[in-house]
Amino acid sequence: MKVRFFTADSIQNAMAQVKNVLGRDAIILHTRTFRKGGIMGFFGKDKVEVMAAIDTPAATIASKEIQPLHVEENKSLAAVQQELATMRNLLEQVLCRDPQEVKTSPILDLLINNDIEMHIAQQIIKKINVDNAGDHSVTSELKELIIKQIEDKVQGVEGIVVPVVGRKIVAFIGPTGVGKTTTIAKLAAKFAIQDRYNVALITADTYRVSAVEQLKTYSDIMGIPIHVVYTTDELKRVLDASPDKQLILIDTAGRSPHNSDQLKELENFLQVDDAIEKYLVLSATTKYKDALDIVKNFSACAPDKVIFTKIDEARNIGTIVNLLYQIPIPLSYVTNGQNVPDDIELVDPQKLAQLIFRN
Ligand SMILES: Nc1nc2c(ncn2[C@@H]2O[C@H](COP(=O)(O)OP(=O)(O)OP(=O)(O)O)[C@@H](O)[C@H]2O)c(=O)[nH]1
Ligand SMILES: [Mg+2]
Repeated sequence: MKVRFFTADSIQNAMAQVKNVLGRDAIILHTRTFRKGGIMGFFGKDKVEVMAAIDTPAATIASKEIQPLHVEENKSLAAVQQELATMRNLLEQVLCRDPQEVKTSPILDLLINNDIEMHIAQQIIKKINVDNAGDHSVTSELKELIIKQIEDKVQGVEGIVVPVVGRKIVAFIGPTGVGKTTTIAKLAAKFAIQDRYNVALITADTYRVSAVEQLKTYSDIMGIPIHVVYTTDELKRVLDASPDKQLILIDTAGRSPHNSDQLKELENFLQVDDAIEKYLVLSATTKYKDALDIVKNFSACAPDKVIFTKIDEARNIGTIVNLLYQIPIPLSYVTNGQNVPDDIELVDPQKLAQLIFRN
């Protein structure tokens, strides 16, 4: 049996390809739709993938396991369907039984120990053209090759760029406690004190009294004005009343990625002005699957860039690497400590990738 995958924009086009390549007798084993390209699921295109097969004389796959399907006249439709499902399962098992998948090696172990997902670790190893089934020791050359792979995944790094004319408005969104307010304080110090821009702060985190006080303390020390806004209208009013500011940083309350009402409210709030650039703040200490949920659910607010905090606390950068391989997220800053203003820097792709081997 010859099995092939076909990808097209529509099921009709995929079927036409199946017919062209495998002929009219091809069997469709599986179809799925997925989104290709774009960022965080946005701007991508829907694609259809069809897995089809055709019997060939040289068929060897699982010839012992898959019994030929005899459709007896008195067999019920359910029985035939059951038999077909069994056959498909077997076939899928055999196809997925990549001989490399079960073998291990020091390089693979190292990546897995750094919380890189198995399929991503295999992808990295495959790309550097090393047979991971071999007994390769992890030489410095190999490490360099892996670092280069990860480095290449970090693309389009850009921090806040204050325009020469006009102003930049940036809102920081993300789950609770990841370091949004602290990061704003660090950036406010950099832009207001170091680079001498005319900066203002807005906090929409009126959920807790202490949240306002936290940012107010920093603004007092730095001599930067701060506005507290409770509603979308108030936000609009403050923005309208601040035409002279070159940079406006907006703090928002931490939101649970699983609370769709909160996310909707945040989305509406930020829609008040199209010019608001949105930075999603994520902690490097967050488990990969949780981080993936956060990215997916916060994508409703259409974030432009991502900041990773707490690099200093994280055991490794597995979550970051996994995310970079899963979704092409544009990175901006990383923070590596609680100190305001020092513990923040623009992402340096090579430096970040090198952290893969820090433990
Ligand atoms: N180790 C470490 N701690 C950090 C970093 N950034 C922030 N923190 C700490 O994380 C804690 C939470 O920081 P906040 O800035 O209040 O976090 P937040 O996202 O604004 O929290 P909410 O407003 O409650 O959602 C504080 O104790 C910060 O000092 C970092 O890069 N490394
Ligand atoms: Mg906060």
